[in-house]
Amino acid sequence: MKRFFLLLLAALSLPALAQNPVIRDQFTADPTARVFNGRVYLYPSHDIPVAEGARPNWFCMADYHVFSSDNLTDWTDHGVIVSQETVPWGNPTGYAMWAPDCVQKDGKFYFYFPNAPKGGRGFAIGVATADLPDGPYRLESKPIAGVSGIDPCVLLDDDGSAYIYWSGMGIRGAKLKSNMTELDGELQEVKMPRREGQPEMPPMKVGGVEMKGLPEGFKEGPFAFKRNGRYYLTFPWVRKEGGTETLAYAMSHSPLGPWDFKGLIMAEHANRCWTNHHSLVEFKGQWYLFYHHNDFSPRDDKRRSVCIDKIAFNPDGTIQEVKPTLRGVGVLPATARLEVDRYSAASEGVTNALNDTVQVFRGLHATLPQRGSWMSFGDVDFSGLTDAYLVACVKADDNTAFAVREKNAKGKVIARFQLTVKSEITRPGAPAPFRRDQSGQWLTITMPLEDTPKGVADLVVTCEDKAVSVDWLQFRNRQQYFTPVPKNAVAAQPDERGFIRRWRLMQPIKQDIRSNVVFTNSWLRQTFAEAQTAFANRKNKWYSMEATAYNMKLFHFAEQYGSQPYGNLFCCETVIDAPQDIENVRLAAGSNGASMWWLNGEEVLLLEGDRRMVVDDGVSPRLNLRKGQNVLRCAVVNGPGLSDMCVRFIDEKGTPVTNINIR
Ligand code: FUB
Repeated sequence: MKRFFLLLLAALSLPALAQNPVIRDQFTADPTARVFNGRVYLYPSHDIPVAEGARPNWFCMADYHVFSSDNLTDWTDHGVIVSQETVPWGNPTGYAMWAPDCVQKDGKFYFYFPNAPKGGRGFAIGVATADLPDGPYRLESKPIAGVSGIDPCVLLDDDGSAYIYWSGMGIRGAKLKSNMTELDGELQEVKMPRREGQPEMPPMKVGGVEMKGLPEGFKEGPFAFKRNGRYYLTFPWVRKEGGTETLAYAMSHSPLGPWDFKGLIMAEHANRCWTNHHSLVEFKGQWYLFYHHNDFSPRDDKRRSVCIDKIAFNPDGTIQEVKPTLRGVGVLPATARLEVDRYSAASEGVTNALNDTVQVFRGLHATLPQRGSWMSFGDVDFSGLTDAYLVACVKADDNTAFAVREKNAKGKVIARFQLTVKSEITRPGAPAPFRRDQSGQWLTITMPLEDTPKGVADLVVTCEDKAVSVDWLQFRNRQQYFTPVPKNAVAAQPDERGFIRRWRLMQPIKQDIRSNVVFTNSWLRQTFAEAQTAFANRKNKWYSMEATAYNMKLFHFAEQYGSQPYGNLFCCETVIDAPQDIENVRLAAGSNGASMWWLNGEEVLLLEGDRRMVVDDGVSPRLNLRKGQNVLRCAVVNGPGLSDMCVRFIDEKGTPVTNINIR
């Protein structure tokens, strides 16, 4: 039991992601999904740990929650809509609130649920009604007469008729009266078989008919729907002796059969979780299969969790079999942590395993065992990427390489990695930053993108050399330090503190600076003379940029537009347009590292040595800004550190000059 609660606690702390299972703060099973007013409403049953007095090692279900979502990714829990204590005819400690359904008819919502009747045997099916899909629900005083069983499902036909299906003495179906709470038709008296050691039961009134044409073997959980004029009856089915439940289906031209059995929708769960239970729903043009599995409780298959995968129909109306995925459905932004180990599909031999076999909720990782192995992760939205790079959490025992591609295993490369496990990780030709986790096994690596997919795309991770394990990927947008200034942009003004943010920046000029001890005055003068030549001959490329902060972060400019961020000479130029002569102002600047400043061709300030950027670190002698255009230039040089600069003009009182235009 302790382990069980640990599992539950850990489940509660899982982030809500568009991956299976979809409800991550409680156990949910038997999902019926319905679309009402453009939202998907999910009516599952609610597994809880076995309560005191309840049947041991069995299902334990005391109430129903309803959830809703408009994207199948973010789910709202609307709370409890019906609970066992409040059902007038129910056993308040029956813990038998099994698979429910809900339909909307003439503006009213009808919630159907199985429950243990007071003082009786077996299950009855009750109805609760509401004006909204999430309630509040009003309970009918009695269960539906003639229905003895579990797992109700209601089909609304195009002519307004409603049919109810349930599981009890096989799968049965019956027409409902227009009040939606009674069977339409005679009930038959059925003699109940006497159970050993139990008193004889009075005969029971049973309605409906058994659905014909279904295969032999245990069946329950009917879910019926209509598509393109054909009726579908889908149901969990144990196809072989000693087996567990598959999901299967049959088709018919009439709501109550006879049925033409077609085959499987989903095979048995690989881990022998005994039950499965499902519904199919069309939402925004795509059909989805809702089903359950015991992911959060792998050692107890009576505590289950709802999953969703896409489902498709063949042109003849038959259903394509679904392989359960951990990826699930829903579009994820590329900037989310993409747990690609929960892949949509993978090549043979790809496995996933727990990151930590003791602390099981530390998640999974997937291993691509050899060159050519791949795994795909569907529906990633790249539209939010601006200037992005990729971060990957990977592990390899040997040098290897892998790529992240678009669409399929041969698709366009988004980023490619070459891992040298022992000491470094490299992209061909360039060192890349990386971090090892505490265990030393997992590496978080950061790599530039070779290509960025457009819109929503599938990612595919491919192994390009020896085995590699991957935990997650995440695309991160670089902080925007600059915005490019369009050609015909109107003039800018200094910011409210007088800082000049608009500059033309020359492509950084590489310097061989191993350490800033070289910054002697004579070295700086020689270097700044080189800058003046570069200003004059204008051979290098220029970028017109507006800083997003008061200072120009030249390091990041070099990172983005240069060959590398360190050891650069930066040449910056701007034009100050003064509305009239402005006399006796001073240029106040700061830079990291050394800088030289020129106004209209005259040197006005030198910030020498190896220094950090401080606002107003150096101030020029008195200057005059002449009416009209004034050219302000600066050159900044730095070695292995960050580089930036800030500048403004201040008047005699030290007040920033803001009545100028910057072009
Ligand atoms: O959840 C309890 C029962 O298990 C359901 O009613 C059945 O369909 C099976 O999933």
